[in-house]
Amino acid sequence: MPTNLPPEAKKKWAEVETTQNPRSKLELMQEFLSLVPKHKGTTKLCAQVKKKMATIRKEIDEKKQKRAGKGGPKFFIEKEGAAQIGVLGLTNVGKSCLLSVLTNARIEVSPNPYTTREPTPSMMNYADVQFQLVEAPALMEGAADGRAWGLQTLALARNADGLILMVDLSKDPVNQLNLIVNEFEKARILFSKPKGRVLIERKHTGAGLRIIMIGKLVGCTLKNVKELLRGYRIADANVKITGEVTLDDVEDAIFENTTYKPVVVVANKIDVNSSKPSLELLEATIDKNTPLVAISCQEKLGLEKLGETLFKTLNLIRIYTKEPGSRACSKKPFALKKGAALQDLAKSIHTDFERKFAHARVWSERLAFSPRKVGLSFKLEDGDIVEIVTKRREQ
Ligand SMILES: Nc1nc2c(ncn2[C@@H]2O[C@H](COP(=O)(O)OP(=O)(O)OP(=O)(O)O)[C@@H](O)[C@H]2O)c(=O)[nH]1
Ligand SMILES: [Mg+2]
Repeated sequence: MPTNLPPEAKKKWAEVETTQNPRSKLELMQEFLSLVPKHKGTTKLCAQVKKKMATIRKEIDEKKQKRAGKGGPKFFIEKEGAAQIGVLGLTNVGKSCLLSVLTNARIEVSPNPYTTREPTPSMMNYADVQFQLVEAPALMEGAADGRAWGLQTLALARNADGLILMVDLSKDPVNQLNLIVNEFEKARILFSKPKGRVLIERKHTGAGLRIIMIGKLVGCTLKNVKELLRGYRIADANVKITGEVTLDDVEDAIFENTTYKPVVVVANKIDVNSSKPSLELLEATIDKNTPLVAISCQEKLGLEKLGETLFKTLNLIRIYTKEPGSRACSKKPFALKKGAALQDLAKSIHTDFERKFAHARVWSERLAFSPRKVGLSFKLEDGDIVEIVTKRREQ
């Protein structure tokens, strides 16, 4: 539904965007809200802005607490390994138990509620790669509205590369999952890809507005999109449109920061008596594209499926590298996204590698002959062995 904002509201939002100081930003957001006409089309927008305001307030509070020496738990966890996976769920579903059986985390498993109070990272091995599992403090209803450490937990989820949503089969798992999904939706973290996406990347280079159209516009023209962006004083940005996108979607993208995360639902405690009907109900309810792994952490059942499912869901490939002249290849592969080219591998080895690149040789069973001499645009696949020859070596 269109918001039909008056020009003064759009102008105010442009001011919000260019203001860095959190307190001034809050004030401007408040002024913006007072300029927004209240009708059905603006309900969602107002809620999004209020959410942003709540997050800014929390950040201000946290900084204040830190200055006073009362800092809370550290929610930003440095990434390690092939991917960072947030392990989220309600209390007592078995998140700590999962970490304790899959990693060497020293973590308290307890029937008491809200045992884990701060994000706890630990590495899990799977087929030559390592996933960094991060148990987040339990989610609860109202997390997205700032209850307990809810906003920080959701920010952790936003920063992760993928998520494990864990439910307890001894309680109503469908209800648990609905609660979690609801909180995530409120925080604009979604799990299934929509028909289209709009990505607005603001620049400050004076290069103007660049619209990159990979998809198509529905019910509007490119001129409409440009007018809308201009109305919000967005004149210096790259706007990437993929899939099917409406003018509402573009406006949505101006206000919020929707992100899509690969997710695996983990149903724990299949060892308990009542788990079978609960699991069947969950299977019947869940979107068929969402992977579901049923396990028992306590009895160590079904755990072997988890690594494989994460690997597939995250769309990863493993690339093994080899020094020129050496016969053995690395035991620790680089984990890249499916569809990656040699260029991406070179970049992840070293920023300089791409510049110095002369050619590469690839060994793989899928090739008619190995090794094959290839260039930077060569598309890699899982299990490829690559030897990169740099210009300096050739001289
Ligand atoms: N029957 C059964 N109990 C389990 C299983 N996994 C964990 N539990 C029990 O569930 C309770 C909670 O486990 P935790 O791993 O501490 O749960 P949590 O999700 O980390 O909880 P919080 O840290 O409070 O968010 C403990 O009493 C565990 O022993 C399982 O597979 N089967
Ligand atoms: Mg725990």
